[in-house]
Amino acid sequence: MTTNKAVLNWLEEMKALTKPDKVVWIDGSDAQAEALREEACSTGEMIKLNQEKLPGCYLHRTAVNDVARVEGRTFICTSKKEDAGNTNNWCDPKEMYEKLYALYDGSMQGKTMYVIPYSMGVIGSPFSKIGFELTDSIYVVLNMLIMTRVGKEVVDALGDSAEFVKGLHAKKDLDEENRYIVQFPEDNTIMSVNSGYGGNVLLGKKCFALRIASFLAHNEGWLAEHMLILGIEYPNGEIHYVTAAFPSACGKTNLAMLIPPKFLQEKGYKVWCVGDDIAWLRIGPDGRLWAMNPENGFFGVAPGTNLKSNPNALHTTERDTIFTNVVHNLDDNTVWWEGLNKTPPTNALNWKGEKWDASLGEKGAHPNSRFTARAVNCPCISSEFNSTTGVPIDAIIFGGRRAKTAPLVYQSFDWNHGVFVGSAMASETTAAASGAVGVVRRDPMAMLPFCGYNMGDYFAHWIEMGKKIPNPPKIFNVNWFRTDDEGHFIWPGFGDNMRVLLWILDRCAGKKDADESAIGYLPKPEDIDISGLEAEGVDINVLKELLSVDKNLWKEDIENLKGFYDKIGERMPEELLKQLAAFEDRLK
Ligand code: GTP
Ligand code: SPV
Ligand code: MN
Repeated sequence: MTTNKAVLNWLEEMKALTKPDKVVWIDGSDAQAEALREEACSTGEMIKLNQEKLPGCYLHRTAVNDVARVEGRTFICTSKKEDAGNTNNWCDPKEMYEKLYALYDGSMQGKTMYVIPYSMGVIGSPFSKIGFELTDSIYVVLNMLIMTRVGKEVVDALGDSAEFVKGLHAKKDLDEENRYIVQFPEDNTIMSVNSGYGGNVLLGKKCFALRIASFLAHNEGWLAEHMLILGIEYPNGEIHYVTAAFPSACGKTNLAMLIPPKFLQEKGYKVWCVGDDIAWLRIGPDGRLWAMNPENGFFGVAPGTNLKSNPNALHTTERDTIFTNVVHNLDDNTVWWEGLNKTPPTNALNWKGEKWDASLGEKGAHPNSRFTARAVNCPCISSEFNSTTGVPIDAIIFGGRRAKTAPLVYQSFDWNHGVFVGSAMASETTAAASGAVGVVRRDPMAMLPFCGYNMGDYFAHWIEMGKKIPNPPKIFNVNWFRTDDEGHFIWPGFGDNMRVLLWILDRCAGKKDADESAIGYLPKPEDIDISGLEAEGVDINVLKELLSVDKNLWKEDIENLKGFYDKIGERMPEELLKQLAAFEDRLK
């Protein structure tokens, strides 16, 4: 498919290492994809679902020990340890290559190696970047065909250039003790072994578009972020775009596809999805910050997705979708997950493939079960989705899952304070990564597991970017997850988050005053439209409670933040230490 020497030489080397029986280039054609789907079904790797109800849809189950990203086994291998920093696992590249080469040796014997040429971003756009993933998994190929732009055109766009990211993935024997997800940012190289789960193996996603790309962005003067991108259309047809960074399983896909409350729909408000997980941001010729989504599909959390919470996501998954680790309804050969509806199937298999029904009292779908769906199938996909330059951004929104402390929404005083707010993010852990769930941890800019270099340098890069953007977006923080004493969410969330987005855009347009507080600008309660929310238990007093700032809780939070800043160490930018000191003063 190519005469590119750099590609061919590397491929030969990887073939000699893994020793596959056969090498197959993925050309992006429907015929090839269809043949691979049939092959995967014949071996049991995938199950073809009811083609009348779910055309083009399949079910896959991962191994039970392989259901989420493994942060403890994810490494950033730079030549100097300080360049990876104290928030990343690090290993000397030479040592890691040796260890990995031993694991990959002969790992594809008796198997086929698939060569996937893919583009992150529209093929051929100056802002896009090209990668190759070599894998022994058809599931990975079929997911990459949905999540990225794949095929011959990518190879043609690369031409003779050696500027591409090399990715090698082998499922090998799924041994947890020898599972490694390794980035070598200085070599544009990713190596993943002994896993078959999404974020560990779809190398275009977190490994490339965040870890490698953030490293490149630092060197090249742009940003690669764990952010959704959405457009809000006003009744007069104007569209304003925002990005939002929330940690894994904290609501990006849901916000990106939200449907406004009825009274706003009736006035003519609409929301358009540009991306649900990753944004690459560059300074445009107009001096604003522009965001593009490098992905081509959604790898979304299934549980909780339903006709009320996220109808757009649900409709997106009605065709051409791969479901992973959900319930298999044997009555009509469809799928189910917790929160889809109140009628779980009675004749069904759980995510492990065991006979299951709800009376057993355990979950049928894995909490991190996912759908892989094509962006073009999303009813609210933005007309700018395939734009080569992306969209101009009015606001950057940070947010996390905090039962207490963080109010519904507040605005930072300025860019640097906004960077401080992002750096001070904390959120309860979720099922998207292996380990305990519900523990509050620091997760700056939702990038803790995804920053491909020293976190101190990353913060400094954000500060530097602020100086370079003539017209920077305003920076906000939101929290949809405040709970009452019984642990129930106070704010209804989902579509009603639109009410908060409108306040944010009003602030950007200078249309609303705000109350200055220790943490930033808070909305005047009457400026958030809560009409119609009485039935959800939200009146003006509840809203005031949602916007309240408990200084004691923030003081505790600061103590924890200081520990985190200390961990980052000497590359912590002076500016953020100043911000921290100023914040402490304001809390006195
Ligand atoms: P990743 O794909 O892991 O990056 O996750 P994400 O950030 O896209 O999260 P997603 O939108 O898939 O939501 C994860 C979980 O949070 C789901 O169970 C949702 O139902 C729940 N969720 C999303 N938005 C809200 C909200 O506004 N309020 C509440 N209470 N829950 C929400
Ligand atoms: C996340 O965990 O943030 C995801 C899913 O978006 S994964 O692709 O597994 O990283
Ligand atoms: Mn994510």
